[in-house]
Amino acid sequence: MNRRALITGITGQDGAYLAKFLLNKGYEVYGTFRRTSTPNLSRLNFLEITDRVTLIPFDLLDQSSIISCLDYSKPDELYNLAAQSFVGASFEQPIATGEITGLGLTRVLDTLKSLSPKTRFYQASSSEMFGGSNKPLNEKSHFNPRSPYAAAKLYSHWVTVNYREAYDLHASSGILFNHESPIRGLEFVTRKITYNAALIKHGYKDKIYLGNVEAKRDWGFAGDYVEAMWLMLQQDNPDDYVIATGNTYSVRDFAEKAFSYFNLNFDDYLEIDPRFFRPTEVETLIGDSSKAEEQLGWNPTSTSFEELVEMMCKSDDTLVSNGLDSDSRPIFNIKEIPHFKE
Ligand code: NAP
Ligand code: G4F
Repeated sequence: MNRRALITGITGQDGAYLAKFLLNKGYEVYGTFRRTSTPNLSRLNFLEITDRVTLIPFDLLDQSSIISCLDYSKPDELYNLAAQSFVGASFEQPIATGEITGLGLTRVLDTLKSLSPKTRFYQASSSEMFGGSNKPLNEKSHFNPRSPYAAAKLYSHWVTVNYREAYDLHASSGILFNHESPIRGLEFVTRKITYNAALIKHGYKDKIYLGNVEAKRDWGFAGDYVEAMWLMLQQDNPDDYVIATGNTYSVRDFAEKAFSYFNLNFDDYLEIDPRFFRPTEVETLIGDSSKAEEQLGWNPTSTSFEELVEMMCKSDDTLVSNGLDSDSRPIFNIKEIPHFKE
């Protein structure tokens, strides 16, 4: 019989890539979506898998919906990817972020413990929990969360560790550094850059407004990182793993490469906008994923930084040159970058 996987947050970037990865492995894939006025299926559509997954309504704020999801899908593996995942928004909505990204995990895990303790569990933890360093960070590095998002993720990370130790659950935590793709949300800086560069190239805009362009991140490709999530749940014992490329680049580095893809000079279009600076910033992140390499056999450098930038630029160039916005709708419908400050 096929193995069954339940992915919370299947409509997000990682959820969509993980769903495709698991379908290719022969899994029966169930995924959760939030009831909204318009369901967000654009990423599943982009990867052409919408009809191959079973969608279940769910909200991390609603315990009863978690019970229904588990009851309906009876998963062998549960990947908890759903979250309020945008650091910037967590300063504006700290309480909602705590409820969703922090307590939401406890709702899921506590329900799993009662209803399906043999289900293997993955928690989407984050390099934001470290708060930054110029040296490569690993599983033993000190945590120093610098946003409500990071604090919520650290809480949910420790609850995952605690439930593993207290109740013997097969619960693993992937501490993933930034990973991007052509279906990255538009408010995250990489996609904001590639999409805006395409809009500028095709005459829809003449400026890009950014905050701290000197911040550095360890950027990988989301399609490579979902394999690591799956590998964690294939181990005999649950554990925590850092997933990163081991290279770090500034926002400026990323933008210069992206704009040069479109034969544009980044500095001619850049406007520094103080509204995009954060009250507390994580200046530099770089990860050391040796443990995942040794124990999981995961390869950190499948997609290079240059390949990642090019892949994202190419995709946004195609969208915009066909007159389509990021949800593949006519460009006159274009949603401004979904951030109230712009
Ligand atoms: P994403 O694109 O923002 O997707 C988040 C998902 O969570 C979406 O499906 C969203 O649904 C869902 N969601 C939000 N609030 C919810 C709620 N109250 N109830 C149920 N579902 C809800 O994030 P991502 O980049 O794929 O990241 C996946 C996970 O990994 C997140 O937990 C993120 O914090 C974590 N993470 C990401 C990175 C990264 O670099 N991408 C690095 C480390 C950790 P809608 O589609 O309806 O909004
Ligand atoms: O793209 P970002 O918003 O991602 P951030 O804050 O690093 O968080 C992402 O990665 C985390 C893993 O480390 C995940 F846990 C989290 O869910 C999310 O996926 O910002 C990257 C950097 C920051 O230093 C930010 O200050 O870019 C800087 N930046 C400069 N100008 C900007 C902008 N960020 C955004 N979003 N928009 C700007 O205009």
